[in-house]
Amino acid sequence: MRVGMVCYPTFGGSGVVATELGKALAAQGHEVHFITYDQPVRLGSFRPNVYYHEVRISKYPLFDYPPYELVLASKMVEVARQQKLDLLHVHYAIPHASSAYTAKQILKDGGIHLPVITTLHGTDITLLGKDPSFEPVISFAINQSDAVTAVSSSLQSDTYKLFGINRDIEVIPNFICPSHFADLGSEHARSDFAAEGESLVCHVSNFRSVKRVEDVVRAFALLVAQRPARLLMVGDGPDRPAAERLARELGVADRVTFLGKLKNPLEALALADLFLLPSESESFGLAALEAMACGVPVVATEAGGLPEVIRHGVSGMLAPVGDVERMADHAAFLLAPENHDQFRKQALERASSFHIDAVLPLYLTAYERILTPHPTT
Ligand code: GMT
Repeated sequence: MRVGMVCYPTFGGSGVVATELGKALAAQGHEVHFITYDQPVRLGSFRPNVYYHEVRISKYPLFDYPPYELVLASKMVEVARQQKLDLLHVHYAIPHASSAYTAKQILKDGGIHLPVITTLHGTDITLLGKDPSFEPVISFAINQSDAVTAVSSSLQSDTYKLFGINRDIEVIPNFICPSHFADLGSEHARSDFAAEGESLVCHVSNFRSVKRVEDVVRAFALLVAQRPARLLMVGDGPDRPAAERLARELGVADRVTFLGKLKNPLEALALADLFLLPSESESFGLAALEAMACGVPVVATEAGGLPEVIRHGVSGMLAPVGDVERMADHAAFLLAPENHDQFRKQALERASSFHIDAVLPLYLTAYERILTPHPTT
């Protein structure tokens, strides 16, 4: 199969899912053509069957806002024609699914049928969906796709609730590739961050307001009142300064290290004892799954798809959004020496049910379904 894979190339979960999916398809012998404005961060080096086509926007003085969607659609058309793509898999409704619709119509005009599968990842639905100015485009792009997947049942039902959807949406969860967790030797040792007898807590995100990073700091400050601990904050974004300020105000700044963006956040996760994810909304929570795959139990909120990933009392514990006292109590319970090993094992076990080998066939079946011959007029 020749697949065009369209995603955001950045550190976000949707880009990671698209990139790892593309790599797994390529490893099975499929040809995968990434179409993005930059090299996807997890693409790694030179590998068979993987190609990268850059979407380049020239700066034209007439445009205050360069028309990225149109340049992307043109690139999709060019790659589809030249590489004889069988299908396009676009990650995010806006602008990828809407550009794919434009590309599909242009190709149809030339007698080429290019099926499009759209994967919804979350903020395109849960945040943009609340902005009425996007609603018609998102609904249209979803309805016009040949297949649509969502990363959790929660996101599937939000999509039906927020948009005028008249088609099936299949749930295909995020996944992990266990080989990535096998040998996570980093140049840091755990002792660089936490002394003997101290627990190491970790948070990884893009520090957007939806992540409630100040709640990480608040819950951590309450936890250190109960047991000795240190906190690693991995990532960067708009709310980082507020979180740093809060750590100083709460008197825990000397226990918190802000590491910024890491090329491979798994290296930091692998050193941790507990992962904190107090998000306001989270369609799946790939970072939580990756923590569990490192054997790190999770304290998270009950928001969105998180309860589908973290089994309360098994691979971690859940609390209502904003309830930092409960989060701190959960953290203290999971970190207690008599509980921690058991939760580590259970986190690993739970993560293994999201193995790529179980999830890849779901995408392949969806691809095969849209590849059945289709008239071009
Ligand atoms: O979490 C983010 O803010 C990044 C965002 C993205 O668009 O890349 O992640 C979303 O997609 C991931 C992959 O499907 C999910 O695991 C994340 O839960 C989802 N983020 C939100 O819903 C906030």
